[in-house]
Amino acid sequence: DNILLKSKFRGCLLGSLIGDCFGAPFEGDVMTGGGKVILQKYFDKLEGANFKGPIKQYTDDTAMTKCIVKSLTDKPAVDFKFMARLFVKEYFSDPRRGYGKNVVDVFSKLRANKFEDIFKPAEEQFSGMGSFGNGGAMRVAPLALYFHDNYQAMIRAVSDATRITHTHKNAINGAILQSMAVQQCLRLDPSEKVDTHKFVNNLIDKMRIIEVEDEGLDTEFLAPYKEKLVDVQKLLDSANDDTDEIVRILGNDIFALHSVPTAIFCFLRAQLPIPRITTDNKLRRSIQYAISLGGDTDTIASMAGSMAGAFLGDDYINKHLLRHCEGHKEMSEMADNLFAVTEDVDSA
Ligand code: F2R
Ligand code: MG
Ligand code: MG
Ligand code: MG
Repeated sequence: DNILLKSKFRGCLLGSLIGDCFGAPFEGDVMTGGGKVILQKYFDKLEGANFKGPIKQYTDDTAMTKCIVKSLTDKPAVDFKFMARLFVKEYFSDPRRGYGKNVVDVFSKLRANKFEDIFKPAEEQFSGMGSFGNGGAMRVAPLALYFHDNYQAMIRAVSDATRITHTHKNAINGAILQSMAVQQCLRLDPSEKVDTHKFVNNLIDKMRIIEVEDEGLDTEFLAPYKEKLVDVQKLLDSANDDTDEIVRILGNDIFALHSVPTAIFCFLRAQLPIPRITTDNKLRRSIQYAISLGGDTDTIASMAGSMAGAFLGDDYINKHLLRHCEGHKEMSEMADNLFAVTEDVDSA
């Protein structure tokens, strides 16, 4: 119903914000056992009713996610040139958010070319190869919300929203996979257990179409996301909790291929208790677990948080934790605005 869906919109965007804000201080870390103890204390402290600490700043992940929300609420017909302008305006007004090293060249070129061809600067990245970073995937949650009942339109919009900065197939397909996972979470009942096997199998079936059938391939050999999802399934089945092994198999870096499947794994693994993570809250567990893997912690925790929030809704978010995040009130309002325009489009 509508009340639940509205709460899922908020949960998704706030889960994404929390993952980014709490993950950012650990970005690039290699997590040891001691690091995990510190992480547990960090979350316990932040959940305390009386704890006062400096606000946790969000990074490029949230800055760009907010641009996509604003693009959809201001121009619900979906205008990618407008979206590109918002990315560029945001970057130049607030450049110190930890953007990727190369994506900033795209922003400069877009501005210099006056947005004449919004996909060309990204195509020129890395000698024409395009970026395979996770900067597309990290920002697409609002598109999964907006197109919650139109799968094909979501795929097209996610692809175009990604191609403004990232044109490598792995960046685009990673963003598509992230949006599929969020969309599947919206359809889950928060009062029921997640069938993790079915969740992954649905993603495998969808990625086979994207990576193999749509590409006209007669082999499944070149389907890297499908392969990673098979690894996710195996890791979930094996109940292997060895961080080094998980990172070796799935990855935890800024490449889309080494972070989107990892985020999906974190969300699904967090449906059951995890050693050395003491909490009953599955949203916190998803985010804390993602950070505990180290590497690109803000982005992987943000993507996992958006899934957990889209599954559970905002009632499950610890309000003490949330108030430490920069811009949480604005993000909550933006989620409501996005929900309102989505309803208008649905009923039109
Ligand atoms: N930039 C970061 N984190 C860097 C670590 C900062 C840390 N605090 C520190 O101490 O060093 N975080 C943010 O960037 C990621 C998203 O990046 P995005 O938007 O995809 O950027 P970009 O520049 O396009 O790609 C990132 C890097 O990936 C490598 N790469 C991408 N495509 C490549 C290709 N075709 N060939 C070779 N290398 C490629 C490059 O090193 C890029 O610079 C998120 O984590 C966000 O939080
Ligand atoms: Mg970041
Ligand atoms: Mg970036
Ligand atoms: Mg990051």
